[in-house]
Amino acid sequence: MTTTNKTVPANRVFSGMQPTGSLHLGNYLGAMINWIAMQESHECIYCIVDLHAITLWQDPAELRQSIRKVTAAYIASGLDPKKSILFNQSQVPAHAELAWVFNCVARLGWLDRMTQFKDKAGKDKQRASVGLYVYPNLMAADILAYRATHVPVGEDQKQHLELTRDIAQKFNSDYSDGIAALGYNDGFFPLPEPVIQGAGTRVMSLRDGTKKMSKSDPSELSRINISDDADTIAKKIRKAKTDPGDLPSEVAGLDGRPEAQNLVGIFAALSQQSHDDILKDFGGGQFSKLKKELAELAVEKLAPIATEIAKLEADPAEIDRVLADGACRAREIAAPTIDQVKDIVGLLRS
Ligand code: AQP
Repeated sequence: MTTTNKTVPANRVFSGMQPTGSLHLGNYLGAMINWIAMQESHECIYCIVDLHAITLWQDPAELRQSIRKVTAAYIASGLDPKKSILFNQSQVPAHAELAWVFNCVARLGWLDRMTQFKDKAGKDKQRASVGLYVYPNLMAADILAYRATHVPVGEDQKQHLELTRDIAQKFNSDYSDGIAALGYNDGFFPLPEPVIQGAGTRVMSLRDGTKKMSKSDPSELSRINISDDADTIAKKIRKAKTDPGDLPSEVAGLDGRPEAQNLVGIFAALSQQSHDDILKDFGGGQFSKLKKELAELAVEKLAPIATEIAKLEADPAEIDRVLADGACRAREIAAPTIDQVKDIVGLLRS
């Protein structure tokens, strides 16, 4: 065993999305645009988290199709498989292995506080899968298997990121002697930083401005999918719920008006302007004018992505090749982490 101080990577990004349906504007504005930008400055690892998807029932044939669809959406949105590692979670065993170790590190009390479990389990939590309950431990394993330092996500994932940091900290402290013996004087796992930035960190449903836009919302009108065609995008924005007033001229006037807040926020995020700028143009006017221009803007930004997704989906073998290559590169990083975790914990490895 060496005694020189080993360090963790300083600039490594990990994030993922569930293949539970088509990616939507919330996924795009909340996470994807930051993922794309970070490719220029960081070592980036982007995953399709299929093991997370099965915490709720998924039709197997649809799940397989969704994994390829989300991969196509990643590439069409601007993730470059040569610059970043793009892969599918279940093809890298380290995620499930490390998640088990973290099931033994995380405390029940920590998981009891997770609001996403309460939202997704609904009223009868006895009928929820155990996987749904320990989902945040798997998410911690996803990130820490690569000892990632930065995690670009939407606002809804903040609590899970805090749990990831708690798990990393407890592991580093519980096993500090073994970690130091391996030569890591500053802990084995980094405490990863959430990257929650931009105007679209919390995009809400177009049918109810108090609920987040979500793939699993039964109403198709609640979300704009990034693969929607121009007519569908325009129709969904036209039908978006509003309130009876005109748009306010100042940001403070959006308080207590969740639908107005949401549409102005989406406009701001897509046009990379501030809420103030949008209200300078549309304040005092009716929603119809804002909606018309928002539809044009959304089509301008999303239509090229939809066209590219369709092209990529026509060649599923190429998508599978990208995923296989990504999984191979991901395994090379994650496997040594797992080997060292086994040494630290006292498990024998082959
Ligand atoms: N409405 C949103 N606004 C901003 N960011 C969002 N994200 C999701 N919804 C919004 C961000 O997208 C990334 C991937 O999310 P996910 O696919 O892992 O799962 P999710 O957060 O549970 O998204 P959905 O759409 O609500 O999926 P379902 O319905 O399957 O649960 C994350 O970074 C998330 O923050």
